[in-house]
Amino acid sequence: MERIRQIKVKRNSEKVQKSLDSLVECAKSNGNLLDICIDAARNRATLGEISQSLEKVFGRFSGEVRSVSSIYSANYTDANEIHEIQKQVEEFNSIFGRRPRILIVKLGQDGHDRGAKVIATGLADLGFDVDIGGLFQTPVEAAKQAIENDVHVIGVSSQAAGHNELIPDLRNQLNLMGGNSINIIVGGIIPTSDHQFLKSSGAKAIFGPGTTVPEAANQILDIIKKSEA
Ligand code: B12
Repeated sequence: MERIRQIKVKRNSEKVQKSLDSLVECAKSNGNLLDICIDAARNRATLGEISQSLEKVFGRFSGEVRSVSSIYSANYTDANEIHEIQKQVEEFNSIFGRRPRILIVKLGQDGHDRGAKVIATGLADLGFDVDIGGLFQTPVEAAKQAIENDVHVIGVSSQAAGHNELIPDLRNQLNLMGGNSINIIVGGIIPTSDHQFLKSSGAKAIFGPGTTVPEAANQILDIIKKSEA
């Protein structure tokens, strides 16, 4: 049997700090960071410490999901279907005093953002108020944004198989932050064998590949109306 040796690494904190400081200086002066990063790693600085030092100068990248407007409604072949839902959205607005509002999010390490963009763009064209979260959000960040923006629904677009961890966590975070009334729906690549679990973890509806925007809009409106009643 192969034996695993535990290597105990001794760090000299002074040396670590010195190499992190020179990393910051190099970043400020636009120098060659590679050498200094290797040096820092040889002094046993962690990857987290190295990236935090660089963050001091460069900031942290935050991915954005951008959408366009009017493309969807202008090209959808069944104009009646579109107008019918736009009418329902207007009715909703006059009854509840505001439009149905949804936050579309991408959670975890999932960078597939096309489904999210299609749905966000389409729902906005139908009259929904649509907010879009940044890429790679944590459930805590998404829950916070949903509460701050006072949305009726969070729509999680999930294509990278993180849903069974992320959806229960999101429900939990929303409840902890007082967002119990915010509905969660999920779209994307979700195996049918996970549907039951997701529904019992707080997902009100699941939309797979091929979902049309009017179909999703109708169901989302129903979900909001039920929870507002
Ligand atoms: C394009 C693509 C990519 C592109 C993504 C580009 C981008 N910016 O989005 C690139 C090349 C970067 C990529 C990378 C990877 N991919 Co990829 N990718 C795809 C692919 C081929 C198409 C996805 C797509 O754009 N579909 C078009 C959109 C419009 O459809 P959709 O997302 O399904 O959305 C619709 C519905 O699901 C629904 N919907 C979606 N979200 C929401 C949200 C709400 C609120 C609602 C109501 C509805 C809804 O409505 C939409 C419209 O109908 C799929 C395979 C597939 N056929 O789906 C694999 C796929 C998703 N990828 C996969 C994998 C494994 C990866 C990688 C991990 C590969 C790797 N080893 O590196 C990486 C992960 C990168 C990352 N960080 O996430 C797997 C995921 C497997 C799984 N979930 O178990 C898939 C399923 C391929 C496969 N069969 O194995 N990928």
